Amino acid sequence: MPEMIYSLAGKRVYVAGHRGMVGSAIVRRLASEGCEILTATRAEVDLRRQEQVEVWMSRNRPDAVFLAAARVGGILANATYPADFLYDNLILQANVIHAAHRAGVEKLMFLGSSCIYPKFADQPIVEDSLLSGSLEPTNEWYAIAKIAGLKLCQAYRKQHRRDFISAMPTNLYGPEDNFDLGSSHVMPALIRKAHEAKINRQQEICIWGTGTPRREFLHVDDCADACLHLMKTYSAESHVNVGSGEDITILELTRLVCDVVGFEGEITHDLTKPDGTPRKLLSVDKLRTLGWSPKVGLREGIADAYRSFLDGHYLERSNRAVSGDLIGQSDIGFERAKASALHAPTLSAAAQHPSP
Ligand code: GFB
Repeated sequence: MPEMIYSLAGKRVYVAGHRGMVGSAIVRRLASEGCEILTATRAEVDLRRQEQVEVWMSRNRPDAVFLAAARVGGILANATYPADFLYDNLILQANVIHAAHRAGVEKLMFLGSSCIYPKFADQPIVEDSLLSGSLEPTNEWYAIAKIAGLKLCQAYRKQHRRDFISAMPTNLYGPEDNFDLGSSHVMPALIRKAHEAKINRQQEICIWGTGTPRREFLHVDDCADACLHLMKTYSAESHVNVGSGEDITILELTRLVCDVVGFEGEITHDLTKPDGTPRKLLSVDKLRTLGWSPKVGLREGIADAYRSFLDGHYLERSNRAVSGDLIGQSDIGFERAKASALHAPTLSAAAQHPSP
């Protein structure tokens, strides 16, 4: 086992983005660490406003910070709203990292994304592939913001000896995901499409693109566990990949989701939608060497995500919300939409009252 170099017990730990999928999983995981968890709503602090962030940080004085706030979305949202994905992410992460430095935060973890790597990076993608080639055009705006975030952490470590580290998770899924078909990632989209097709007795579901791209998936509870592990055992300049080490084609994933949900119809393709990068499987050698490996299998994880969807543990974000002044995966703007007629008006009536 790696040496514990930073204990969270008794510490004041701020989770930025605590209402998002990743932030809420980190809050759940922190519950057993014996620490005091700090969160802030957008009404208390808008992370895009530097003064608000600095005032909040100096008043609340966290010892440790998990920076899980971000504007996030699937391939279409990334390609449609480049300014929002670049500006919002750049500004909020710069504000939090700089304010953490000024407030003397002992340890900070920045959460990035596997899209930071070149589109045609050798597979599995090692951490050293960063900045060795051109990015995937559909998400280069988000990727450039995330690269800037990890570089900021490295810069504060070099110049100010701050213990700021970065984790780069692969494609995540699980409770509190975004199931809006216009802005979501593929996993929640497939769960919702398969569920609605089953309930409405449709003959087919339509997926975007060719179905040939390969993606790696990690349940968000595994991601949160890996983040805490790194927080406690890792302190170095280089970022660390967080993944499952296994990938699957989108078509294979669709079949698996349909099987878990219980939809038996055909799968068709909308070829007007982009495929994105052909493959992005992370090398998880470094994380394994650091003593961590995932616990949730893909089928089991999909079943859990489907259960949480049926229970109403998800966020409903319209394209309009993504293009507006709101930021996802965070406390800055999205209310949780419960699966009720009152709160989830864009879900079909059938989806609101699923059959057993
Ligand atoms: O998850 P996703 O939106 O984003 O799409 P990326 C993954 C693949 O699934 C693409 C296909 O090839 C999509 O064309 N796909 C099939 C679908 N059907 C659907 C569908 O109904 N909805 C969606 N969304 N996709 C994102 C980046 O890339 O990955 C982000 O844009 C971030 O910035 C995230 O890095 C982790 O995996 O292509």
